[in-house]
Amino acid sequence: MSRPERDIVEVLETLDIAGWGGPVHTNMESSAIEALEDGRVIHFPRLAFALSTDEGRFLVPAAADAGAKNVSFDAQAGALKHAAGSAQDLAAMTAMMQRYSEHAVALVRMLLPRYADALEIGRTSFRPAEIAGRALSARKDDTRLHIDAFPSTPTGGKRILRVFTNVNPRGEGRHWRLGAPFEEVACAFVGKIPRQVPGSARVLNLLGATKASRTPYDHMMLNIHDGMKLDDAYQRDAAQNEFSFPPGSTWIAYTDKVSHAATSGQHLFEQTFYLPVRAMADPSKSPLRILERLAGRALA
Ligand SMILES: O=C(O)CCC(=O)C(=O)O
Ligand SMILES: [Fe+2]
Repeated sequence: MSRPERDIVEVLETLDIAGWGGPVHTNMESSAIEALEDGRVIHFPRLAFALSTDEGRFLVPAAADAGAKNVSFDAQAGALKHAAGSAQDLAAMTAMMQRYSEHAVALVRMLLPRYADALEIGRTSFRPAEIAGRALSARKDDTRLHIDAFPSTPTGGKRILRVFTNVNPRGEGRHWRLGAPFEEVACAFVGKIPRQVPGSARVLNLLGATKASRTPYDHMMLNIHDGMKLDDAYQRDAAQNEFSFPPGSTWIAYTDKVSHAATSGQHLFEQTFYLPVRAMADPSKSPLRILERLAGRALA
């Protein structure tokens, strides 16, 4: 039996913006917000991140520590992590990531001004390793369909908004699968979630395993994330679609709501943002409110 296909327009929208700072048309914001909050990905086919000739040398897996695979940058602190190279290399990589972060911030502020005041800037990542064929535990394997939930970074309900740009120099796309709407995913997995052990959130936080206390919401999201990834039948049979994001293009999504899997590709930049639910145009579309409706109780 072939698995059901979703129509790509149900999960992906295209916006033709050519520059990180705009211009945008007046009606772009409301349609972008609606698409994102509904759980669609917005693709900007012409929005590229240009690297200088010198920066081109970082497009090798060895630019990141062997164990880490991704270089991570904290724009607030100016701190670069998991990068490999000389002091001069690290300074050049810092500047490159700073520039990507600034571009992503400009894009989000320009396209989504109603979020601007509440938006928190998270980590920037540079991913110079090929993602196909990596040996990872199922839980860490992003080639399996999942929604984003981070074990050490509980959000307490805040949305995870991410900007991605493919910078592959050899014409290779970033191949993603896009899955079922969040409501369907939640219904399929919520019944299987074990109860959060009383006191466990406090202990994890005291031990420094989490950056904030894991709320009942975070517990549910992590279990949905793991439940999806560990379920081979779900991975095989769930309604899904494939899309290859070409090099020289950018896309943005609420990855805590969009079921996604990245199956192949190399050389990507990514910027994470967090947005409080109250800053959404329609908070009822957040995973927090959806899960609260299903659970019949407050979760954060
Ligand atoms: O590296 C990618 O293309 C996306 C991986 C992923 O699942 C994520 O960043 O949330
Ligand atoms: Fe993800």
